[in-house]
Amino acid sequence: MFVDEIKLKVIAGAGGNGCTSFRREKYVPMGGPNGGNGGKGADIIFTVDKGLKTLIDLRYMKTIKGDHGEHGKGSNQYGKNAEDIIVKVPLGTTITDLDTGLIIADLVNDGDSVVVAHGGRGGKGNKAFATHDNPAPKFSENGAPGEIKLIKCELKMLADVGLVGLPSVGKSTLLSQISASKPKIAAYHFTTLSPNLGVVKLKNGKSFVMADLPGLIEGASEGVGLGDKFLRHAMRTRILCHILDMAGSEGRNPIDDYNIIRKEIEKYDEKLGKKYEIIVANKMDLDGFNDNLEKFKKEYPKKEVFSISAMNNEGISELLEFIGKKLDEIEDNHLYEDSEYLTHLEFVFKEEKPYTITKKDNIWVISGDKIEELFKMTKFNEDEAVLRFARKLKGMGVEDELERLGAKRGDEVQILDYIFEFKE
Ligand SMILES: Nc1nc2c(ncn2[C@@H]2O[C@H](COP(=O)(O)OP(=O)(O)OP(=O)(O)O)[C@@H](O)[C@H]2O)c(=O)[nH]1
Ligand SMILES: [Mg+2]
Repeated sequence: MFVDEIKLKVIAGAGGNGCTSFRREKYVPMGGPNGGNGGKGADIIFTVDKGLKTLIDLRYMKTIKGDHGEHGKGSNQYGKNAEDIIVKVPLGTTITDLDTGLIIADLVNDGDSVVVAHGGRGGKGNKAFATHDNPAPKFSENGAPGEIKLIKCELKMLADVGLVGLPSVGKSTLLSQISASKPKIAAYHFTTLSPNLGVVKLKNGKSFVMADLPGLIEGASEGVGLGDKFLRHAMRTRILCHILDMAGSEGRNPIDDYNIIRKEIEKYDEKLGKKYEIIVANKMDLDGFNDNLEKFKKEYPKKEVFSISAMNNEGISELLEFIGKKLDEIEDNHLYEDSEYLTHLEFVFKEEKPYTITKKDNIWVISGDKIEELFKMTKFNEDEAVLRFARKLKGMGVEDELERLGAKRGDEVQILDYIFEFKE
């Protein structure tokens, strides 16, 4: 089965907790701190596997979760890092962050890989907190939480040329004549149910990839027939080959057919509508072809039209030669703009405050990734850890900001599910 879109939740592993521990030695009542750091949590990494053709392996995975890092131990023993999780996806997979709608990565080269969710760092053990002023700290940190993301994976195949048209116009027949691909060919509509790729070798030694897409019909953009969803596989192409049954062998009018498909393409995506288009007038072996062709050329005098019989392998070499020439002229297009990537957002918000304060039911609620992470990494059963937390909040300007907003001594302040009193 062909699957080209899935949604997933990815949860990277949390870091292991740091350890609070002291050396025990004979005659030394309280030795120095020796609690080790926790290990890093598992990253969730997506990587290209050229052997994969669809996203089917991910279909039933609702969530992908990484292990947490090992906790640190006494005697300066560090926790081990968790093993990263590698998720294999086909070439041409776009990964989008569903919260922002921005692209995390577009994996278009063999070997491309991306960390979609970062594992949390290990918490520091008390040994790591020893300073001149506090040589024997009685606290350590919890591991940082792993990133959690809701993502969409979308396969948009890599092809140079896309074959589009109504059902039964001969798209699969053409691909089977010019490549080693053997798509199913039959006289009924919607013979092709998912895209086929074929490598076409040219006489000059160059080659290109052609995608044979399932047939479109009027209303495809509203889901009629197989719908227009397979057009996503034409998004990376540089040339559209629009195939017409120019003989009108099913009693249709090729000019109407052309307009129907153009409308669906333009509705699907503006960029797709602007791609260079070649008209392939097929079925020249049948009656009525020449009359229709003449009418079509009159209606569209500027269109590049090639007459072929895909079935009888006629006219095809001229078409291929022309495609080869055009591909040399038309530059590789980037499917996405820089501003569509998540990195763009990080850049825009870099200078933002690491927290926000809102008042809800008379409680001051402090939220924000940075402050919540600090909260989760604090061991509230250790007094020194709590003091350090308070100091850090102060350092981040939380106290000043609360005061500025009108918080009074004794007001309740909440971070995640923890409520405490505000003291200046
Ligand atoms: N006479 C004639 N018949 C052709 C020609 N090319 C294709 N056909 C026939 O048209 C029918 C449909 O061909 P396909 O290649 O399956 O058409 P398609 O466009 O891939 O159709 P879908 O996969 O349903 O969208 C088959 O019976 C082919 O034999 C041609 O050049 N001349
Ligand atoms: Mg077909």
